Amino acid sequence: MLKYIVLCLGLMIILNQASAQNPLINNQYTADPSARVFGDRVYIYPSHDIIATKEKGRQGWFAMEDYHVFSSANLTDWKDHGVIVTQNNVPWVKPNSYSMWAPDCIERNGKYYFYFPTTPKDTVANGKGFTIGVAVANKPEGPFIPEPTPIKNVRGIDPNVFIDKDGQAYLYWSGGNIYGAKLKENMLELDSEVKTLGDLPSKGLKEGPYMFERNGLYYLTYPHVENKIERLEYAIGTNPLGPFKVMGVIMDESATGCWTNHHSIIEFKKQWYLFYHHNDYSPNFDKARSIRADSLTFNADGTIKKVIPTLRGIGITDAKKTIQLDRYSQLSPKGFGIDFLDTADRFKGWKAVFTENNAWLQYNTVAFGNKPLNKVKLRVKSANNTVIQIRIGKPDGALIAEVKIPQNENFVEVNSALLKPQSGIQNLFIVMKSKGRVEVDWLTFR
Ligand code: FUB
Repeated sequence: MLKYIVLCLGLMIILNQASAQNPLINNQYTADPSARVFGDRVYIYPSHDIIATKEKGRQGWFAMEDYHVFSSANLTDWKDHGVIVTQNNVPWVKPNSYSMWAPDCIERNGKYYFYFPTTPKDTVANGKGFTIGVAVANKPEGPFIPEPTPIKNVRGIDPNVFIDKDGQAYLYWSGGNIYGAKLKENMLELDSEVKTLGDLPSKGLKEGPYMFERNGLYYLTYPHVENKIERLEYAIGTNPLGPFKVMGVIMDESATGCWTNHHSIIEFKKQWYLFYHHNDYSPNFDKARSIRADSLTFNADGTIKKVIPTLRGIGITDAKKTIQLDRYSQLSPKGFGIDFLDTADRFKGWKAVFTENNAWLQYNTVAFGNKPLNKVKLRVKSANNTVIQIRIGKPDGALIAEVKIPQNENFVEVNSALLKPQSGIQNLFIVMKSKGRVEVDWLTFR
């Protein structure tokens, strides 16, 4: 029996999927997303924030004891492959230091090298804080075997690895400044002096470097505290170790004050994406963060267009899954709000709240598929008898459903036939067509 329970728990971890917009992972905190394209999937190697307690970590500060890896083939359904490295299975890590900070991973010759910064056992003796280690696997999801010692001559956090077109690998990291050095072919040792990348803003913390190359230009991207909290900036050079010219801002500071941001940038199926984090599930404590992604585009001269964070995020939403309207694309100027479903358990997610006649919510790229769907189901709660319309393309576009919502003080599921069966990919408009207040948890089509 015990064997059976252990097996079931194992399967639950391995098969656990998150079907999400932003944030991408909905059942645990995740931060510092290093996204990589391996084969036909995107893998994300994030930090794993937990809430420190008296027994675990330092209360009121970052606490991280392990790393998970997540992957997706469609940028919508993320599979949690489970824990790949944990603090107390790495020989050189100070036990129970809860400081498994922002990692990165890269593939070379069929092996996957996972780089992670944390507190070494000798930290008290030499007082130098973090160092960076490597764990190696034959597959992107592991199993990863940690190297017995950290990388020599590296002190700092936020490792990032880049392999240039000529095969030369580079390690970048931070610790006040941003540093870079060549890596040996074995990916485990430095192969040059450490260079301080000194052409970046001299004032304000810089950390979390992420390097990529596009059309012969090397983009060094990094969070920087220009004002009070971090924003994402970039510099461009023609050599992986610089010199670099500071170009501007990729993403502004968090509007709600999340102090850190940490990112990565990838191209997948001819579209570029920015992965970053925000404290969505923990609005009052910004050391418990959640990873997000939005599309990133370049101007013709290679400069980056500023990315405006969205809740809708990336990826196509399957019409047959529960569509979380609170992750909307756009809203009418008034008559709308978003609340947590349950403030005692924020991982239950949010609800969309309509409070005015004609208030509308736009939700883009919903895939109905080839076989027309002709029913809709909503999980809703309403203080009065109310009406919700579903339209296509614009707030007064083709009407596909008019759903009568009965007054009920609890959430109920309400079914309605579609006036026009739907197929293909559609942008939905959900429009309130009565006075009163309607709370929508989700809707789905059949
Ligand atoms: O997650 C801990 C630290 O916060 C990271 O190492 C930094 O980049 C910042 O995101």
